[in-house]
Amino acid sequence: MQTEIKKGKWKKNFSEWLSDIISEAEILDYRYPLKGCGVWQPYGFKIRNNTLKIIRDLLDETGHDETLFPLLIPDNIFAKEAIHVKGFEDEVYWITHGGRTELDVKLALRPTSETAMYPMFAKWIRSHADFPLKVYQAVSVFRYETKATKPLIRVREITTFKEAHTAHGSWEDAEAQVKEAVEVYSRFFEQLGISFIISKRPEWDKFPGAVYTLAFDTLTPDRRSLQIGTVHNLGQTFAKTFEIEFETKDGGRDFAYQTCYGISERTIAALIAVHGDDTGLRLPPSIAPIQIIIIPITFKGKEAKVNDVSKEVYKWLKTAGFRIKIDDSDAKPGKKFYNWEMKGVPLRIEIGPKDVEKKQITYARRDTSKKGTIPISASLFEDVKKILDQIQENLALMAEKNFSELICIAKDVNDAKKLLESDIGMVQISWCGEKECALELEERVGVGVLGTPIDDKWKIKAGKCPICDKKGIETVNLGKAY
Ligand code: 5CA
Ligand code: ZN
Repeated sequence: MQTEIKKGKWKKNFSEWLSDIISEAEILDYRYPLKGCGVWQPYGFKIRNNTLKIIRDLLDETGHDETLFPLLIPDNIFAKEAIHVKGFEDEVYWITHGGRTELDVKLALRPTSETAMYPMFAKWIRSHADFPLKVYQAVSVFRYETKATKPLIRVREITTFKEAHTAHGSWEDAEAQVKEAVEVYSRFFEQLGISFIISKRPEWDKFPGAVYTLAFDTLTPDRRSLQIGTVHNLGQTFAKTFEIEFETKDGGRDFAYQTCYGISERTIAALIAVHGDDTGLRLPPSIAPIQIIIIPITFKGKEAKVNDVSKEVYKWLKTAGFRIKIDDSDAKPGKKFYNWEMKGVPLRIEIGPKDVEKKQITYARRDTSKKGTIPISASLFEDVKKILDQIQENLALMAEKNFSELICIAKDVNDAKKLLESDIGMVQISWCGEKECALELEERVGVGVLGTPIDDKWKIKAGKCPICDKKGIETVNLGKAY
């Protein structure tokens, strides 16, 4: 049973559009009888796995090793890092019983894995020669979110939590690791065609236990900012708590310097959001479960030839490594077109009697709706590859354009308010650096401070702090966050 995506909703009613498309395209069935939990359906699961493959490859290439730590963390271990546990105390699920027996030590379902991993790091790290230690895992974590839950964006079982954790012999090495992590995530989002700004989160909004937090924010069509990844420099906070101590080169002792960084299925929400349109999904070829759909256009008496050529084209392109499918079901072509467009397949190939005659295929691009023909020849593979590359690039360009149009420099509080009430999603203002001014700015503009952008490209010319009138020393970004 399928309901049609209502026209015009992508931008005007994004939240509803997202729920509709997730269900209609069979990505996630969110009707599971537990709030904040959904079921990955086959099509969605393939998108998820293709996305995970990109990040796994990037991490593997940069010397990270994949591992798997236990889901359960004993209370006495979890509670060791006071700042960290304070930050998560309202969000942890607890296991108190084994069958009918009350447990002596209750067990936390990991909300993130610092406290599961670092006691083991303490056993593994002995000397400076053990550095760097760089591991990651892709697992479920659980957070009892009290804000409204939303499929993929804010869930209680985060099923696709890719967390990386590293340990180093000096602050400088940890800083270099933060740079590498930023680089890895930047390349990851680039391959998904998702635009972002990297901000240093304000002191009062950093990860519990971190020295500082960098966050990647994108913008959804309803002009809200979405935190799609974070990189934390943890300094020696956890190392001191969990006694990750090592022998230095000159025979002294020191505690390890650590970083961690994570992304989740929110990345997939962003992917769906920034590339979508009123017809449905538009998936970048890099992660599309089906990159090419072949639709034979048969007429009575001419089925055999059309089907033969379709199968042949399918075989060639499949052997060449494309993710491809033939839809030879009994449905009418128009219905098939609609269905695969809604599901975001980047390229449609139509083969009808005329195409057979002319030894060609007709194609339609999902990103632009443009149609064309390609001769069936030895260069078919290159021709198709070129079009898919163009689609990949064009989707990213269109998303980048939408993104940059949503960001604007504001002169003062009133200007910021006016911009955010019109069609802007993120405003940039000069700021003196004082917490009081930032908090008052939030209060008066009515949206949150996202932080200070780290790339020069996003730093604005210094002006005056709109609150205290003192010289602005930093750029601060504000926006309504998901
Ligand atoms: N240990 C660190 C780094 S792995 C950590 O837990 N960081 S975090 O809390 O910022 O989470 C990492 C990312 O997970 C966030 O940037 C956000 O994109 C995503 N995330 C956080 N909570 C949720 C949630 N409830 N649902 C979906 N994604 C979430
Ligand atoms: Zn100020």
